[in-house]
Amino acid sequence: MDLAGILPVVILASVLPWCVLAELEVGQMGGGSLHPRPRPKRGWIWSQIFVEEEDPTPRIIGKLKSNSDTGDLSIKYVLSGEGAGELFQIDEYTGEISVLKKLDREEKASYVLQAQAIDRRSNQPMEPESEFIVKVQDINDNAPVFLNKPYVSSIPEMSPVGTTVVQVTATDEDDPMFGNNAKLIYSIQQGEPYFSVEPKTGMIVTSWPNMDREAREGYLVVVQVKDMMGLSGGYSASTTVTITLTDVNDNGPVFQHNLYMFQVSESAPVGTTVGRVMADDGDVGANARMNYSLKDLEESSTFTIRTDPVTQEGIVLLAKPLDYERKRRFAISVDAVNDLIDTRYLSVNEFRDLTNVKIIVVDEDEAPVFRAPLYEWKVPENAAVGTTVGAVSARDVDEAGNPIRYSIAKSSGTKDVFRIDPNNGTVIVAKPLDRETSDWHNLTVAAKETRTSDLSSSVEVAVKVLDVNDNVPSLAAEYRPYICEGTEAGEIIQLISATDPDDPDGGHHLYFSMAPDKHINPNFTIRDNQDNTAGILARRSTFTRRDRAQYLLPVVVTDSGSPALSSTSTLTVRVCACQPAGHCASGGVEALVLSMGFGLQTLLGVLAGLVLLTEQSC
Ligand SMILES: *[C@@H]1O[C@H](CO)[C@@H](O)[C@H](O)[C@H]1NC(C)=O
Ligand SMILES: *[C@@H]1O[C@H](CO)[C@@H](O)[C@H](O)[C@H]1NC(C)=O
Ligand SMILES: *[C@@H]1O[C@H](CO)[C@@H](O)[C@H](O)[C@H]1NC(C)=O
Ligand SMILES: CC(=O)N[C@H]1CO[C@H](CO)[C@@H](O)[C@@H]1O
Repeated sequence: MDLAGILPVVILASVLPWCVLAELEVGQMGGGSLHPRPRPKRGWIWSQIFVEEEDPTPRIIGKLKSNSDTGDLSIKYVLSGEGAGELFQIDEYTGEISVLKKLDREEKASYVLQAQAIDRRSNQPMEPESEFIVKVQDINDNAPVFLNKPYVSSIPEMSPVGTTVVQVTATDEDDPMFGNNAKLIYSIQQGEPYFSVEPKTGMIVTSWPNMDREAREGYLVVVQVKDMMGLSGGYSASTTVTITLTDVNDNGPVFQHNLYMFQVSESAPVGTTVGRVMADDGDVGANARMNYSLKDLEESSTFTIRTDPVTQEGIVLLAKPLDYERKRRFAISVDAVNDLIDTRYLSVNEFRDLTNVKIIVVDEDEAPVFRAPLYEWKVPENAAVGTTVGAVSARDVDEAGNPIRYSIAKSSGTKDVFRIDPNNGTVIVAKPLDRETSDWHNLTVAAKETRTSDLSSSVEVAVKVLDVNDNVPSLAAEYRPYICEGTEAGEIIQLISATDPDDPDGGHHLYFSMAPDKHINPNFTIRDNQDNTAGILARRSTFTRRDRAQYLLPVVVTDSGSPALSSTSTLTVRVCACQPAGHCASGGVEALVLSMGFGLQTLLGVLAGLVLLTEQSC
């Protein structure tokens, strides 16, 4: 606006429009711009010319006059510069300047033009060329426009009054420096009383306390903006602001039912889902996450509960096997607690709820159950066929109470040694027993339901065959005793032991003795050691081969059974030189053990032959 550099130009205001413009200039823009100021200086009188935009044309907007112009039309006015000839023209005789077309300030706010006064006769400039400015004056021809629309925002529910939501902004193309054309005022058209807008800044804030997402989640706010300070006659625009309330944890769980009834089969495996409970929570996401637990301590070990991570339901699971015959119904209570607790909104207790669950156990047809997990019986080995050994018993535990049929499904060792009564489970001896062949008979007995079901189960039966004294004891080996020449009386010449296949309680007690005779044997004696062994001792010290080569010694072995059994074995004791010391070179080749069954004749014959064979070697 500094016009100091503009050369002096005389602008004589055209009669009316000029004056009007000048006055407008002064009245509206204050001292910031110039109005026509005729200069007392020789040359141009100049100024700015104000033209209201959008004014219908053509129209005279001002007049140039040179000081030298005497009115004789000798001066020709010429216009050049921005828009000269096209938008602006000058009357070459009068100096009147006209605007030819509507101007738009928002397109171009000012034009710089040059004027010249030329002497028509000499065709010389009367004055130096000068510049002047045509300023296009703003009218309110633009409506405000919202930027960045549409607006979407969210705030937490329960936000306090005055919480900032979002700022809306509009712009106006009109001249912000001129009048109120671009002075914008915001107001709420829709959305009260929940939201309000700050008139000057367009800041939207909450104006309603405790807005509850669970009651209403979304709001559509319409904001209007008006120019001209909101006065009538201005332009306006509006925009929508979509406001969503976000969730806070202001709701606790509430079970859908006070009582849940579930059924579960008694044969359901551990881990079976028994049922689902659900506590609603008005909130969403993490604020609705639930943690369920079983409250009833008495039964808590039969069931467990866990949370379905997707639905937030509580899944009641079976944790222990059930038995309809033992317990048919369970009453438990389930507790639901919000995972997250926010005491700004609710007390701790309001974040939990309780419900009751009744679980009915459903009966299943089950296999018969034996009264004992296994049976162990004893039977003497001499028990007669038909003797009762024992009885098994099983029952149908179901309500049906079906009768049971028994059978022997499997037996170790000899088959068909026992027979079972199919109706009462009594086991009897079916074949003679022999403990020495088979001391255990292990059976698998099956019990099968009849009538409405054919379920079966089985039990192990171990039958121990008890010993009776049915075996004769005998010497443990074929002893070949010898006595060295020179053996002292009282010396042991042979240690013997005996065996018995029987297995009496407390073990064997076998006794050794000389065969009963009228005369005491003067040559040998037996000393029983009381431990199932005995020693044979020499009774004299004068044994020589020359005197006699061998002696027969009957030995009686008796067991401790009742009645006792015994056997007699005859040992042949050779007389030996035992050179070198104590050793009988011929081993025991010629020695014999003879049982009582041998005839004496045979015995002597054999012995005679052996004596001959071994004579030299001894
Ligand atoms: C759920 O509750 C139980 C018992 O109250 C607790 O031990 C467990 O840590 C809780 N789990 C979560 C994820 O909060
Ligand atoms: C079992 O049944 C058999 C044959 O019917 C009978 O001889 C026996 O005495 C019964 N035993 C018992 C213990 O009832
Ligand atoms: C039978 O059962 C008894 C006792 O359980 C056991 O000691 C024995 O070894 C078993 N015998 C056989 C042949 O299975
Ligand atoms: C019973 C027995 O064998 N007695 C004998 C003991 O020794 C003498 C002498 O050698 C024999 O004559 C007996 O017959």
